[in-house]
This record gives sequence, C-alpha cells and structure tokens, in this order.
Amino acid sequence: MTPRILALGIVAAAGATAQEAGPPASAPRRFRLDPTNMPAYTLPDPLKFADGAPVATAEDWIARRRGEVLELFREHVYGRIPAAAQRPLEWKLVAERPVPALRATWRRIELTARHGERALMFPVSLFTPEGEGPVPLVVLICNRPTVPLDADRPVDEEFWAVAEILRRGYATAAYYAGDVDPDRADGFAQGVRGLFADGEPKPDDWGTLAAWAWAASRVVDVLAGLPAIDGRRMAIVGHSRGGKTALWAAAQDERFALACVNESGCGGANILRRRFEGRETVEIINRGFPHWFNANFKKYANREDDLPVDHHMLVALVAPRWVHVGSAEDDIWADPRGEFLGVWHAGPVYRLLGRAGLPSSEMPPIGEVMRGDGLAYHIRAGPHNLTLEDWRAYLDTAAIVFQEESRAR
Ligand code: GTR
Repeated sequence: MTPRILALGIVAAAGATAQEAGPPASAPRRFRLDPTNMPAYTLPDPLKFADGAPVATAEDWIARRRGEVLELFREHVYGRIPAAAQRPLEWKLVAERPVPALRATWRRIELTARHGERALMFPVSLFTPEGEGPVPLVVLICNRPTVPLDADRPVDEEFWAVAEILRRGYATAAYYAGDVDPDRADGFAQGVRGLFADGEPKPDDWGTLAAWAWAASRVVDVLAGLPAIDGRRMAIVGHSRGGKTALWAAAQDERFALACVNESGCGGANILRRRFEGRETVEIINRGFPHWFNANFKKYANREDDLPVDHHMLVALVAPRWVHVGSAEDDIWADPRGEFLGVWHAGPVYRLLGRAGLPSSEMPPIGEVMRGDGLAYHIRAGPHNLTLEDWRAYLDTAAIVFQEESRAR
C-alpha cells in the first residue's frame, strides 16, 4: 500500500467512526427489527384465480377474482354470516341534543336485530357538526368499553378524536363492539351470533370479528340515510381487534370509501406467514381468542403456509377504495413490518384497477406518513394504542378521499 492510499484509508475509517457515534438529530429514524429464524415464505398471488389462470384485467378482478378471495376469507378465516342476519335492522332515535362546546349535535340511535321471538339491541352514538349538511361520516368500531361514547361524558380525544373530526367538518359515530357480540370465549349465547344461531354449529360459521364487522354495515344502513350524512363519503376506523374488524368490514362493504386500520396485527393487515418469536401467530391468537375467527381458522396454527390467502389479499379486497394502515414502533406483537408489507403487496391489485398504491417498498421514517394512490401507511413512535397522532394521519388521508369522492360526482 502506498502512503497516499494508506492516508485515504485512515480518513475513510475516521468517517465511519464519526457516523457510528450517531446520526445527526435531523436524520429520519427508521423502524428496525430483524426477526431471527423467520422461515422463508411465498405469498399467494392475488392475481391468480384458484385454478391458476391469470387475473389479467380489472374486469377479471371485479367480476370474478374479488368474489373468489372474499369467499376464501369467509371459509378459512372470519366465517359466514347467516342469511337471516343479512337484513337491515329496526332502529329508533332515542336521544338528541346540542353539544355547544363541540358546536355539534349528539344523537343516540338504537338498532335492534330480531330472530323469531328473540332480539338484540345495540346503541350507536353520533355527533354531527353544526351547519349545512350533508357531511362525510367517520365510524369508529370501539373495542374498549371504558372509552366514553355518549355526550354525557367528556370525549377521549386519544381513542375517539371527536373534537378533531368535527373541527374538520365531518360527522362521527361509534358503537361498542361488545354490545354486538361479547368479547369473551363463552359469550356466544349473549351476542348476535347466538341470536341468529339455528341448528348445529358449522366450521365456517361467523366468529366475533365478523359479527362486529356486520354491525358496521348495519350502522351505515341507518346513518347513510340520515339527511345530515353524505353516504358516499364514509370511512371506517378501528384499533387492534377493532382494526382487524374495520379491514374485514371495508373488504366486504363497498360503501366505505376508506378503511383506517390501526395496529391490527395478526388477523388484520399483517402477513401471517411471517412467523417469529415475539409476534402473535395464528396458533397464539386462536388460543387466546378462540371466538374471534371461525373454526376452520384453527387448522392453520403453525401451518400458515397452507392458507390459500394471506392478508395482503385482505387489503386488496378494498381496492380501488382507500386503505390506510398505521403501526406503532414498540408494537412488535402486531409486527409493524408485516403490516407495512400487507399494504405493499396489495399494490398489484391496486395497479390493475388503475391506482398506483404505495410509492416505495421501504417503510417510511418513524413519525411520517407514506401516502400513495389508494394506499397509505404510517408508523409512529410509542406503544400499542390509538392516539391523536394516529387520528390526524387518518383524517389527512380522509380529506383526500372525501375530496376525490366529491369530484367523482
Ligand atoms: C391483543 C391481541 C391482539 C390485539 C390486541 C388488542 O391481546 O393479541 O391481536 O387485537 O389484543 O385488541 O388490543
């Protein structure tokens, strides 16, 4: 080595040392997780029919493949809704009053499902902004019974950002998931699945997440018909088990122009085939929450590769409507990178339908939103929760979606 080259080598080494001392404060921070021993996997191709033929055109997807994929999720994951539950519900307005502090009107509406002699009622809480309607609607599937929904108690802006939503000119509604179907393994008889049960249980009968998603559709049956609400501009939002539900609801119900899917993890937006220590797997989720999915799903414990679907296909079912998935840096249980990949790998279906999807296969820095065309993703610092920071990211996407919907008229 000549002295000159040696000198250059020293400079390069010194540069590396300076970098190792830590990036400058302004450098974006990125999510880092290197799961060890994660088996290699191959994702099922959403753009192949079950018989292996290619899905070549938008028409192929819309008319045939979308229905095929929906049925696969019903059969193997979430379960089927009984025919008797497919009707709109009875409803009545039971309370209505102004909330001056929020410059809004609050209403409580009760929905009642009937089957034979039996009935089940669940209430919905609705805030509409003062002024001229109709306005867009943001529906929250509330999986925390401790979060206040009625106007009698101050709103919790972290879990249901009512004031922020109203400030942006939208209406917002929420219902407790547990009022529809209890969030307990032994709650079947008290919920809507028990109400509509006829005969022997079947392996593809609906689980609790499907029941909660069914309720989201029954809620918009009613709310989209109110003069205050613009039924063509509706978003569905859910966190964690509610996020899994929001994605399944939007996959099935095309009235939702946008699904905001917060930290939904296993059975939500993440890729099930990414098995590693520290995240929730099919085996773990079925053990902890046997009521959430149908009986068939139990067969896939530690056999994820045998599933004919993975959850990029669930995101793709919403196409060309919008999906925005959010992760939290510390929420390894939900596998943030797997959630990002669930969105990224839905891209080919979006592109077939004329939308670009996400702009990059690299996750955005912590605290930033990656917003493409039809798909959006963010990861924020901190633990598993639905926060005002998440809401702001979702509502910025909603502004774009609702604007697109108004232009389309
Ligand atoms: C966890 C569960 C997750 C997620 C979460 C939640 O215990 O393992 O799948 O749904 O609960 O809903 O907060």
